[in-house]
Amino acid sequence: MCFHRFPARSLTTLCAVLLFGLAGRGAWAEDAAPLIPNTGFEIDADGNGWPDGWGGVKEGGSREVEEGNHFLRLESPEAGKMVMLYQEIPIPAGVEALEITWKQRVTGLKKGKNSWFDARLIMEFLDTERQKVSPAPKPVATGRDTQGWEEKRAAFMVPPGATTLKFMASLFQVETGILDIDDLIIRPADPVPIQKAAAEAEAKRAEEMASKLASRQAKAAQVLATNGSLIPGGDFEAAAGKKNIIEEEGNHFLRLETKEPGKMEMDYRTVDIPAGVQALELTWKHRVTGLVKGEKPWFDARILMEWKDAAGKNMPHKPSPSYAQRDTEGWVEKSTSFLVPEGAASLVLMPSMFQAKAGVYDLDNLVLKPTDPAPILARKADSERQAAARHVPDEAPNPARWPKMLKVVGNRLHDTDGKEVWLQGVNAGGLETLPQDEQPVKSLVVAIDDWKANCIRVPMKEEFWWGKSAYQKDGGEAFRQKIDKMITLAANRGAYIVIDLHRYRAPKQEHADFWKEFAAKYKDHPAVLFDILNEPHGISWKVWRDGGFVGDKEGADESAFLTAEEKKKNQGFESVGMQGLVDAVRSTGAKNIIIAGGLFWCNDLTGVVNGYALDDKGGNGIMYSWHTYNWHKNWAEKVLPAAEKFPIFLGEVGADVNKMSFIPEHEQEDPHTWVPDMLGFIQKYKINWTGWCFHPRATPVMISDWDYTPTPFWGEYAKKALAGEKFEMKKMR
Ligand SMILES: [Ca+2]
Ligand SMILES: [Ca+2]
Ligand SMILES: [Ca+2]
Repeated sequence: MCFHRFPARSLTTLCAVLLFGLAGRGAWAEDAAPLIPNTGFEIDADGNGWPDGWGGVKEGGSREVEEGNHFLRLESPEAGKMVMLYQEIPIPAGVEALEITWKQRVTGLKKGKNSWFDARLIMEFLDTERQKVSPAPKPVATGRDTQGWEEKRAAFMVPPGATTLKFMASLFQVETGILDIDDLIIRPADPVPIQKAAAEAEAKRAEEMASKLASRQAKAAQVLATNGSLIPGGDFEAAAGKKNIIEEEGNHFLRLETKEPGKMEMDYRTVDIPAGVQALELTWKHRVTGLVKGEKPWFDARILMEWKDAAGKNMPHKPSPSYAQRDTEGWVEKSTSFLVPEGAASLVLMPSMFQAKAGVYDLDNLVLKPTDPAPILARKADSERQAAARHVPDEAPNPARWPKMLKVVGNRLHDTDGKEVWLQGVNAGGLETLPQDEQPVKSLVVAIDDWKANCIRVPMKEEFWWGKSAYQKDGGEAFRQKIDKMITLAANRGAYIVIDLHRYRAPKQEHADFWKEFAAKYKDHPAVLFDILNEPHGISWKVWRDGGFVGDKEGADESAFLTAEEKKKNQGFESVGMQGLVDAVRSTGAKNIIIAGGLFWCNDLTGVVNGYALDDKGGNGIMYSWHTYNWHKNWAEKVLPAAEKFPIFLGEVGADVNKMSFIPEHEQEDPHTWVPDMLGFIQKYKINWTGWCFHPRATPVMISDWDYTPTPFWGEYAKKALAGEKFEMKKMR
């Protein structure tokens, strides 16, 4: 054997490993060399008064001698002071367990303020990065004086990855006391008996727990049989006079009222579940009054629930909370049902006014009982099927199949081969509302593959891009990846993709910041077009183009004591103008086509032919965007003059049989007359277009479900038009 490459100090360690490696089972501790020699504290060769090889004690430590025997003493110098022998001990590779034996004598011990402020040995493990490794051994605590010297022993497993034992013998903030230690031996141990003892203790614990659980389950079954509910007194009639119990006309109920904005008001009840219950139904009635939600979207009135296992530990999955975000008209009946997970022993019910700003949440007649799991399982299977159907595998970018870069030539788009391109498609809606929505990815693929769209508009917001919504916790990473995936999926299919910054009114600085970042990333990606602001409105054409102050409120300024600057801040914002957004894009060198929406929620393009056209600053050109629905009139006047000079992008268009609430009903034309004429108009003037909306809940709806069934009044017509069918405009609007 040659250990000559190792310094002398490691030699002991390596020998120790070797020794216990050769030793037979059961003889480990006696045979293995101590990891720190000088176990009896007898050696002080350097004469510094401290046993050689042992770590120090900051204050209160000494090496004492009695009848020729040396030992270590920890003595509390003042009440509440920590006295600790601190020693780091490298654990030789391959050591699975450690044993510590020592003698101790405790004298004059008075515990400190907490029950664990006593004499104790504390051990922790560290890995090579000096991070804690679990589990740490239980501390060995002594709370009272010993009868002279007593022998002690502790043995424990070394968790995988642990390379250092932190050994701390301490008087842990005691009032008074002396801890004497001698013959302290720390060495490798046989893991087998330690594991066996742990397994036995665990089996015993499990047996006790099982028996306790069985009796709780039997009791719960009894409660159910007696009350028809697992919640006895869920009608609160027996709770008169108790906290949060209100009486109205002889009926008692639970009231949770926000007394201070943002403060949590919660009731808490743990309910045991009988054995064999697979699903539960909770029914109740509630009344919500004066609710004002708090800072986060989920700060409302809700019943939170949690599962606990037999040991009383929270389980990872919880039933979805049932929540109310607005006032009810008096009392309303509610119910929710959910599966009971394997191992759940009890359900914690927590009706709460969850950090709302204001409001009163009244609850009554809470009933919890077993229910048939089949319909819940069917719902779950259905949502899993939908999730699977929604899933689109990632694709590597395949530039050979990408469409050619576009540029504006007159009022048309040409690609780099000089071929005219007419963009036709749909809006894959969803990401303007829910950053976590995965469905738009599928929508994009279906629209291109099955509906033959060659252009998809994707509405989104800069705050999601940067991960600023309450639902995002990754700084926007997943959202940006999703947009990137959609761009690749569209491009790989030879289609174009319009990224629509789904904002309104007038461009702000953050919109310019977004475009600068986005344009730098997708600079000259041939498939990507930039729709720089969804629907400008409520400003002049001058402000639309050049920017300037945009007031939030109308009326006289009453704040006479504010500076002009403060007044401005209070009442509006400084717009960078559409030109500011164009400049932001072009400052990156990106030449991608820019789409700029007109005024009046994008319905009016007259300004761009009356002196307010944008300066493209050397890009591949600007398209102007028009949005029109079945209540808009004067198609020709609003768009045709612009369409003679510039390519037009009809980014939103559609009609629904369900009337919009914000437009008088009689102004909303029947889709069956309006849609064919609009498609005829689009085709006659070769207007680029994306229908609104390829989403069954964003009206006007082109599809009625997530199987992408076209709606008969809009989707069916659009699908035909995308497939090349000709429509004749019978009448201009
Ligand atoms: Ca000794
Ligand atoms: Ca010494
Ligand atoms: Ca009641």
